[in-house]
Amino acid sequence: MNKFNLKEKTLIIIKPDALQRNLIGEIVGRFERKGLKIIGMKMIKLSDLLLNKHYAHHKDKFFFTGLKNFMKSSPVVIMVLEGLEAVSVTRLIVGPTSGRKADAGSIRGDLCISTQTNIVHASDSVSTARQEIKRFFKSVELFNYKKMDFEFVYGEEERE
Ligand code: 3AN
Repeated sequence: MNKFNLKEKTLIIIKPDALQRNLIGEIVGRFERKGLKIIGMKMIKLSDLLLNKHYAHHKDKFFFTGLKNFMKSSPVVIMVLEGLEAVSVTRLIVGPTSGRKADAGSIRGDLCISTQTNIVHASDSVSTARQEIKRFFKSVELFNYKKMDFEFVYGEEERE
């Protein structure tokens, strides 16, 4: 079996601030240009039920209500990205939670100044990604298809 897992998956949520600020294309473009493969994508309105599960680790925080109100304020675009070390690669591209601390060049570093309205969510580990993808996507909404740039995105040893 290939020692490189080119099919590692992660969940991305393009948040209401990105949608309102016309940044969906910019964000999708950054992930595409990196070489990540989009295997699922849709627009949804988040419910309290979904948000309570998704942000369960923040339920006692002072910002929980505000965070939920924000996440429900517009639809969001959700995506599943696939690629070699997709979870850590997307976290690097997204940058740390606060837009004020994120490096220039990252999505948050370039596009936001807030800790809450911070443009995107990206799963923080492979096991969280697995749970989050299951939470937001049915298996028929995820696609296994051949991408023509594959041979140039990865080197020969990585593709074997
Ligand atoms: P990340 O999205 O960087 O993994 P988490 O999981 O700690 O960060 O937080 C989830 C979301 O909760 C953040 N994306 C942000 O919208 C919100 N959040 C986190 N910390 C704060 C805070 N101190 N004040 C307001 N909102 C916050």
